[in-house]
Amino acid sequence: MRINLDGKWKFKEVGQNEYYEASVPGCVQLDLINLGKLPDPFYATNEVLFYELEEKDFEYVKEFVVDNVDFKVKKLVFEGIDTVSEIYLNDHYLGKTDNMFLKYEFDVSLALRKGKNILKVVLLSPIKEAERLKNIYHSNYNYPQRSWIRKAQYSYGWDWGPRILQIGIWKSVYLELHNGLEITDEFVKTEHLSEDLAVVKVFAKINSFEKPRSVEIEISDREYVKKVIPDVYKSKEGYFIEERIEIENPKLWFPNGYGDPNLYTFKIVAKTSNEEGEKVVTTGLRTVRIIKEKDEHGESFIFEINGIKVFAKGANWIPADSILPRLKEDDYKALIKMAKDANMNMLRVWGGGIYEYDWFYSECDKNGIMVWQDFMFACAIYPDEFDFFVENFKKEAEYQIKRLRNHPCIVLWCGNNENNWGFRDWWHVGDPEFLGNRIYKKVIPEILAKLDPTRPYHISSPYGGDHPNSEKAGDKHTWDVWSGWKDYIYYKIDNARFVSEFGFQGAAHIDTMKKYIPLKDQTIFSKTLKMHEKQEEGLERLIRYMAGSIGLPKDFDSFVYISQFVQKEAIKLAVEHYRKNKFKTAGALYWQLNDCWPVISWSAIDYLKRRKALYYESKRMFAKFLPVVEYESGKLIVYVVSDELVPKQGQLNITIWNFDGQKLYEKNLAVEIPENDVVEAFSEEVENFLKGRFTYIPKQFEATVVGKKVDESLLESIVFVSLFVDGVEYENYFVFEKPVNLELKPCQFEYEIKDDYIIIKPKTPAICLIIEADRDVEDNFIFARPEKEYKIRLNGAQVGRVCDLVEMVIK
Ligand code: BMA
Repeated sequence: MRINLDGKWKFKEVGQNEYYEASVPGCVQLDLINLGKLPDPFYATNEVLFYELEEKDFEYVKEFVVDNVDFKVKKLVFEGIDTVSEIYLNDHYLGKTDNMFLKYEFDVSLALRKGKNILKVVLLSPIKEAERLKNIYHSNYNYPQRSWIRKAQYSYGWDWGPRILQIGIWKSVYLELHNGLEITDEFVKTEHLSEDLAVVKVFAKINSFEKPRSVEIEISDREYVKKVIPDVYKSKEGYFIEERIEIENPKLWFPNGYGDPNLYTFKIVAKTSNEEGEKVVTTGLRTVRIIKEKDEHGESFIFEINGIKVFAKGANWIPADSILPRLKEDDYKALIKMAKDANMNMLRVWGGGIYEYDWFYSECDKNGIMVWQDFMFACAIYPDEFDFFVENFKKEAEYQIKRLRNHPCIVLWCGNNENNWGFRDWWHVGDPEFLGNRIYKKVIPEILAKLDPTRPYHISSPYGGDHPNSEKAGDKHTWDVWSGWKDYIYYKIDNARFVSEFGFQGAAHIDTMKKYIPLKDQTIFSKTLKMHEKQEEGLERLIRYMAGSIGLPKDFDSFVYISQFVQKEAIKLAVEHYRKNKFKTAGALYWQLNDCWPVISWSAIDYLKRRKALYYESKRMFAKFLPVVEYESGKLIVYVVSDELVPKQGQLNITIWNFDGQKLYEKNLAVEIPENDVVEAFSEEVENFLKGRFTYIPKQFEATVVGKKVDESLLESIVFVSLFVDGVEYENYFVFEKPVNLELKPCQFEYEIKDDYIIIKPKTPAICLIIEADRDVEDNFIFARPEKEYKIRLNGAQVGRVCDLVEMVIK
């Protein structure tokens, strides 16, 4: 029997007398907001009002009644406490918690009473706890405060996140009362997989005082049912099953774009003379390995799923709120669906956040989104020279691996975010024995060998080769663009084998910006705006890159739009480069998919799930087929990238226009598209087909094309390509220089609204038309070619205006 203790609790600050109403799951911050004692921390500069909670302690109390306590097993379970707490039931001290990523179970046989019970959780300041630990465990190293506490690291403030040190009972609390039958440690492990046969092993522990009378496993998917009676055996630790099961003609789990992500359910039911227990595992059958083979560039890093080489397309995932208990299943449903709709097949759960809620992994399972799962360490040295820290982490790893290992979506475990890179380049400690390395290099591999040998483990992100951030092997974080101030054209010389991070900032959706920044502060350098841009020199970089791309904005609205345009242009250029280099580069995960509050950041989707220009672009640049236009030493070249597993016939239409809308060139050709590869579909000396039509503009700057000097002549025109495969059009556009160096003219167009569509008819070309509407329309920030009508679904939105980005730039 389970007695749920969620819902209404009461709380007070330790040292104060008055109690207030609280909600569990929840946290102090959320309760104070709900009571009206603190305002919305995301509005204006309210964040600072939350800092004063950091050194305070709080007491949470729940009174509840239990009618029957006549059970052999009586457990109090906390699915998650953030983070440091002491727990009392009816004044019996049950224990202390110090890890947000652990589930805590307390035996309450002695403390639980029939009738009224009082449960008290005293939440202690994580800041004071870190100080306490620092004073007990003397070290030669100066660990940052956050390293001492097993708590989501981003909550201490990040370069896209506010500092909100959430404390609270952030997940469910319940009592488990029964007479001793419980199935745990369930694991469905694929041992062999081929087209006609899957062999899986089903493991589980049956916690029981007596030998179970019967155990049954029922395997099913939509069309398949099979029942198996496994043997039960006894060891020192109790009863177990370990059953080999064959599934004929299995339906495999495939990543998005490669087939259905089919799932099977394994229902394990055990019975004793008077108890019945059940556990349901939903999982998928697939194989995964990383192909690491020496080649002329170093060593490959290619995900192979079910024997297929998969180019990973996607983004990095951060917690979707700075106040976690606000997140609900629908938030995950919406965000993962958005990732899928943007043609992504992989998300990386970054190590500075949390091991996500179950909803996240279930949605990724269902949508074919592969997950790169970091362990929760990021950008710091950690005190693993001390056993207490390692022992705490071991419990966390064992719990999380067991919790997550049945999810087919997870294709990789990874030790941490950027710490091994940091050892080398930031803290200059070489390749140390401790500082985290004991965990990444010894502890995790040992635990994985025992609990989950089914997927690869990667020591850190980035890692591989002679240098942790090498472009010869392993994965790479490419940050010389943006963080290193380099022009985004430099993405083109990145030879990473797998780019697990690269990113570029843009403002949140215009409505989100205006909702959280008061009208008077809607200026580019207001204090409030700076508060919503967390990176050091973040605003400076935004301005620098606008200047280097299209030019400076006329006003606040233009600032928002132009920043998003530049963001998507930069990431587009990078992704086109990486995909064109398939499988020398075998994956591109941009930084970052989502936000945890309203902010100017690297995200494609903002906190309110509004789409930024990069989101719309993602759909296009991650599509199964991608035509890429390049201008290389006087030649115009069109490449076609294909993620399709069979060869295809395509039709390519190439047109070139001047900015007055005059068509300068048109070519139609057939393309043989090879499977899972890239082909050069078109290549021609520009001078051959555009003779006499060049407009020369003076060169005002040094070479920007990396490594080569730019052609003296720049073409004042725009190239559009349309690739048709199986009746679907895949579009792209190209200009020969950065827009800021071109004589762009505002697009002349008309539009009409019919039913739930807007139809835009351009007379002259556009690099970016923006549809301003009260909710997100199906496509936006579009480039537009004359002669074509752009029919875009409005999703019920009311259109305000349609405008050309070119008009937002100061001349
Ligand atoms: C990477 C990440 C994050 C950070 C991001 C943007 O290095 O791992 O720590 O937020 O860059 O700077």
